[in-house]
Amino acid sequence: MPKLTLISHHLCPYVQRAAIALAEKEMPFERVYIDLANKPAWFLAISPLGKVPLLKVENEDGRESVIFESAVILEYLEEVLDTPLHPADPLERARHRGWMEFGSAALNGIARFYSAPDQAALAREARALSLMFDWVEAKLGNGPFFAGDSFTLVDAVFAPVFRYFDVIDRIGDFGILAGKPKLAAWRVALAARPSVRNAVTADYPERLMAFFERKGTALTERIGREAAQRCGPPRVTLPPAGRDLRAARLGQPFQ
Ligand SMILES: N[C@@H](CCC(=O)N[C@@H](CS)C(=O)NCC(=O)O)C(=O)O
Repeated sequence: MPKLTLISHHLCPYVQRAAIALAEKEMPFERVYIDLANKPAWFLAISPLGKVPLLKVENEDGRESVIFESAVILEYLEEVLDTPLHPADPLERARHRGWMEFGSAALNGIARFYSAPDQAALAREARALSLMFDWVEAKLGNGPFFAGDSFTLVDAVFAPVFRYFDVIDRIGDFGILAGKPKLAAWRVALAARPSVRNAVTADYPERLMAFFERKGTALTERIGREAAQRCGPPRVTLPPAGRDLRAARLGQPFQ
């Protein structure tokens, strides 16, 4: 068996899907965390796109390869490990790949949501996400997982999507997942899965909240507002509205 190392970032949802798949396949691996705001030279030298995850594969004969792009990592693990997380039927497999892609589109939608520069844009992005999740709700069966009893790669992709909402829900009610009972049950089932729980460190919620607080976006403003309503002045230092908000960092990487 090759030695596997997953080059990671504490908040990256694409890393999480690889970690979940490895755990589901009971494949031991090491994790190395990097700071995306200060990428080490060794990482830049092996990451063609400068992104995590990377999967470093060290063969017994000493040969070393690096795989980049989470979807490719997942497909590689499917091919080399005898513990399939894809359906056997080609048509079903194609359908699952489509929903995995949809999960990536949902992650982009979440990044647009937390990067929205003003409250109107935040509401617009929340609505767009809600409409996306309506599609998922319509495709879900009786659960507990996407394809019923067996955990698949679609579950590995959506678990980190839902994990964002554990923190977003603390900030306010944006109505994104509301009125979607099948999706709500799926979210609960995924959150209880050991592979999903162990895909992040225990301080993930605090790290994500701190990331939202630093961004200086409309969501940051909401954190301050909710905190003020609960217990006095905001602990978040907000930039003045307008010019500075528009100049706020948008999207990834996590800094
Ligand atoms: N399509 C890529 C996306 C990975 C990605 O966006 N990773 C982010 C962190 S979640 C990253 O490394 N960003 C660093 C950067 O863009 O500089 C995949 O599926 O692996």
